[in-house]
Amino acid sequence: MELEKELRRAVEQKQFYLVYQPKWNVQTNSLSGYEAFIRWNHGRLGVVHPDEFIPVAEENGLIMPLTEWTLQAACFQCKEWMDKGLDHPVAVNVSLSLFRNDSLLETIRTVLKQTGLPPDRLELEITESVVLHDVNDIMKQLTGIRELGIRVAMDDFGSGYSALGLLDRMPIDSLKLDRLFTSDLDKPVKQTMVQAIVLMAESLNVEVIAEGVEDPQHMTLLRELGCHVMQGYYYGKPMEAPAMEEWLNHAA
Ligand code: G
Ligand code: G
Ligand code: MN
Ligand code: NA
Repeated sequence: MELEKELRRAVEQKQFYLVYQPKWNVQTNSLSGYEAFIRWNHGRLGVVHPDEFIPVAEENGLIMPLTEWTLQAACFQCKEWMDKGLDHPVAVNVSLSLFRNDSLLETIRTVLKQTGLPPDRLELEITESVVLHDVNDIMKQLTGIRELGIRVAMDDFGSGYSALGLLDRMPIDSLKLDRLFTSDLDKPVKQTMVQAIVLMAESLNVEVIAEGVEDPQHMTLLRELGCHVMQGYYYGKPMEAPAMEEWLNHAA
């Protein structure tokens, strides 16, 4: 209850900032983009992570204003870096609950207009858990978003609820292999599963991004298994904007 009240005030006072993590394409050996994660600078409690407050925001009608802030901040930053010659797409995490109506699409349109960011520099990451009864509404929203030229990624693929049976109908550009696969790759069966997912993705023309890549062994194995894009501590931890800008300057 307390957290809800404080979160409401934090939204009004914009007590948030973003950190960024690179995604590296090992096939072209170039940056494929970066993901933005929200942080809450609480003051008394210090920095609060989204795992702790996103669920609270979802339950209390705060997820839309919070997402609006995130989109605005991420697009603004991406455009600023673009103007400095550091031109790479930004990925923003968006809760699936926001895909049930048209307002997200309207928000995105407004944010792109306000920031001047081209739609193809924005990517949305959504978690795969799809409640079966709203599949059609969600697909309609996703289709509208992709028609604007925005890319869509299915996040945490292979964790929790599996939308495997819907994968061929999901209007997505990429899927992000859950960290559980990467951390367990010494098990042969996990390697076989990754191979199968890559094969499936190829036939759907969907890119596979491996998450949680922490060392060169992970990277080499995942590359051999057919993953082209890697994200994880091995390439870079989520960083605040100045550190990310420095990273981008060195990667360019
Ligand atoms: O690095 P990290 O602890 O930030 O991320 C934890 C979880 O919070 C991840 O599942 C991530 O997708 C989610 N997350 C991070 N930023 C946002 C955000 O801006 N919106 C939403 N809905 N989820 C986010
Ligand atoms: O949005 P998503 O659920 O994919 O969020 C990814 C989460 O994983 C974030 O909390 C991020 O900080 C974290 N993360 C990113 N790279 C690594 C990594 O290499 N190892 C571990 N353990 N966590 C990571
Ligand atoms: Mn994500
Ligand atoms: Na993920």
